[in-house]
Amino acid sequence: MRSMYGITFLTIILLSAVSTAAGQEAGRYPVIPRPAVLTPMAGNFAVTAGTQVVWDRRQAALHHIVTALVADISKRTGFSPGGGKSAGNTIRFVRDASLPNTAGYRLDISPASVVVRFATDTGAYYAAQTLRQLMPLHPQKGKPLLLPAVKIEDQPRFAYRGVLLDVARRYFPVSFIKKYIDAMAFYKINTLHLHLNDDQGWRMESRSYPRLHETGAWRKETVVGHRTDRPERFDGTPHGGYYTQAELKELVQYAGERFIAIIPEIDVPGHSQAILAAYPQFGCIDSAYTVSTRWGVHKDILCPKEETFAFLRSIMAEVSDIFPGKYIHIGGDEVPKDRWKQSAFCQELIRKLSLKDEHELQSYFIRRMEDIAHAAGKQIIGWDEILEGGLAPNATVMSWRGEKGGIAAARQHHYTIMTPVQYTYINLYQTSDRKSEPLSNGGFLPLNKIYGYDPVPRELAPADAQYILGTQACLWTEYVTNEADAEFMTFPRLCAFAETAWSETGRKNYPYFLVRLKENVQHLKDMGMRVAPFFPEGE
Ligand code: TNX
Repeated sequence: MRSMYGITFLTIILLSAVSTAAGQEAGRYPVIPRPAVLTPMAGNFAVTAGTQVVWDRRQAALHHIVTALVADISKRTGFSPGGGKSAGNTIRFVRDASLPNTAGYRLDISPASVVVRFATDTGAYYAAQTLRQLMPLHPQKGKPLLLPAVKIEDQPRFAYRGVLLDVARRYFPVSFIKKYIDAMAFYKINTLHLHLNDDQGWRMESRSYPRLHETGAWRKETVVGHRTDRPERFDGTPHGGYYTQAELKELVQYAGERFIAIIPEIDVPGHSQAILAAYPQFGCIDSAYTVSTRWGVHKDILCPKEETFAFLRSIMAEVSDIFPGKYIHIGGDEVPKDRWKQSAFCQELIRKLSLKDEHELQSYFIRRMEDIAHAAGKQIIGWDEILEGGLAPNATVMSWRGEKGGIAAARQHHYTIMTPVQYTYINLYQTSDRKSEPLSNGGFLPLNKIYGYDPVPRELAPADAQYILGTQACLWTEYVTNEADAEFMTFPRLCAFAETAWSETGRKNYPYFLVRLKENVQHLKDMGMRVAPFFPEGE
């Protein structure tokens, strides 16, 4: 272990480094995530009402991106660039198919002009976010807005940069999800994983099985305090809600305009008590199931009967109609086998299919889900428990119980997304002084730890490491009771996560990150976000 003296000494060295060139760079170019290549240049480009903004207006997505950027400039300065007619003082957006990465972009800001190059609309969008971060937040109204001269060549390290929002444990209104998406997009996150059902609630309107949202969306009350507190107390207040299909389609569109794909999760066969409360026939035992009012792992799970799969096929059709992306997450986590062990039907099925045990039965369940998904044109993602009893042929694995599952999946040449609890769960505490934070599940994930995470485990050979698609921060909401707390848990940690997901390891440096973060905290506050005041020093 390093001594206190050692830590202090290191901090002094690092902080003095901040006051040198790289530190000044961080102050002048407060971009998060840090771009792949950034070359500081002297001088500024002055944006005025006379600045000409040039782009191909016939390209609808590009038109949307540029007009949103111009609107942001107007909001900050009080004037709208675009009035210029001459060739001087221009911001030019140029499509350039020769760029090496489809999500990449180049930015050339000189005192004379700004040139933005990109191969796809995605790249153009990311360039616009970088420009928004380079602009002073609160310039003097009516005065030219100064963009610091710079050359940037940027592209993401990982194709998958996600955030999970658990709307099952807590219903959040569409307006909040949009606000959340706006902030995610600002940091070049490209996937929102919506956890749409759990033991405590079902959140998607279903046309074929309406009791899912009529009954399954509501719980009578919710346990108060930590789930281990005794005696148990309940709030006596019903909680719930669901998203109509029209609302979900609207969210998909809203996210898409910000280059974010929404991956829906329908968690089966475990975490399904709300489904069973609505349709008890899909369980293994005769029981008066209710939507759960407690947290933790529940024993009542779906039974692998043909009528259950017919139901899931129907749900898959509805989900596919709403979410056009290529993935559907089918859960697969935390599946206690008690009910399957008790069930004569399950035991007979195990014999009939010549399976070894209930783990192989779970594997059978997931393979059936994969077939259903494939028939609907979708690929499945599942939590790492789907490795137990054998992986479904094309499944992508989300590794949450540490990195072991992800490593095993990558070695089997299955795609994997790293979401280890220890490094990416933003429902954990962020300080060691828990009294200054809202109640949480437990654990400890300070800003510097999420920042320092590398989603590619060292022990993976390069041929296997290419199966790491990326990484995801997860906000589970058992203990997140309101929007402000959801924001407080998310920021500033999501800024650190965004850099982990986008920037090459060699570009990461925690002290410089903290310098860039300062300006970004202001951005977040301007968006109306509650930002936690926890910025630990460290590496
Ligand atoms: C485990 S992560 C779960 C969730 C909980 C989370 C925090 C995962 C696949 N399952 O159901 O919300 O821990 O308690």
